[in-house]
Amino acid sequence: MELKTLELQFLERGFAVVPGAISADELAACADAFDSLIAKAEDLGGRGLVRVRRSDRVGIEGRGWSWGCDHVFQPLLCDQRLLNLVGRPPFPELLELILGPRFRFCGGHGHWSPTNYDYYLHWHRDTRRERWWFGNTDPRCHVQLCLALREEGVVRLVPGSHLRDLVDSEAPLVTSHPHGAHPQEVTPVIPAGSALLLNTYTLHRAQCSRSTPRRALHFGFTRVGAATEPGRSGHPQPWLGNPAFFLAQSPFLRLAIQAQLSFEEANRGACTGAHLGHL
Ligand SMILES: O=C(O)CCC(=O)C(=O)O
Repeated sequence: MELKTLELQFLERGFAVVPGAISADELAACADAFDSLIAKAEDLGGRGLVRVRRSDRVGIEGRGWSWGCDHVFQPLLCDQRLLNLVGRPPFPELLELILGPRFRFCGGHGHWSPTNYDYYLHWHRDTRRERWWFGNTDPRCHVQLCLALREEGVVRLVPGSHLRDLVDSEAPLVTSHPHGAHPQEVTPVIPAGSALLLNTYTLHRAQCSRSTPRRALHFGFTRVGAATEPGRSGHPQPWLGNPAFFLAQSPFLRLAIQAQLSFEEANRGACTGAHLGHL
């Protein structure tokens, strides 16, 4: 598909599916890396050393309770093979088309199916809860590149909702019925090796079954000069500047990392690590 078409889809609908960026061989070569990421994240998460995430609908703890982990490229978790995937064509070019020449790498997160229960995540925008009502007229502020290492149909989206405020009939979804059906929702199927590009202002929720293994990486990019990653105070990632880590990255990612480090330096004190959308 033409990159220009993907760009327009992203701007108008608040999401787009980028087909077939990663080959089956490359995916197979990363399967072990992802499984070991899950094991490490659960172990370190249980000890409070990394931020693992768990479902709305579960109160139990123990092995298999998580559905994801934030900042999986920090030194305790990083596997360069997984990070390399974001540099594959057409991702750098497409990001530049949408965000312009200067954007920062504001996070890389892992998402997977829990082993002990089904995953449910409420309707939201990736902003503070009190701002979920409000859209954003700037569709070029942020791209969440959600790469599926296995085929998935997990994220439910309301097309076009990124640009507008919610309407009254949608109020229950952000209050009393967080997993309710939306009449316009769509659930794109993302084949293995393809990616969902998400404007995180697009009203969305997620759900997957424990019986359909999910393996996904979400990379966040924000245009330099745009508001911070929507509604989040930002998580400082000083390790991005570690020379061994930095020099292992492709030129595209180095530029985005440099922009992020400059942003963190300029906003020191404002970056608290809070991930307020889910509190
Ligand atoms: O599981 C997903 O892909 C959605 C995650 C999400 O919406 C979030 O972390 O805010």
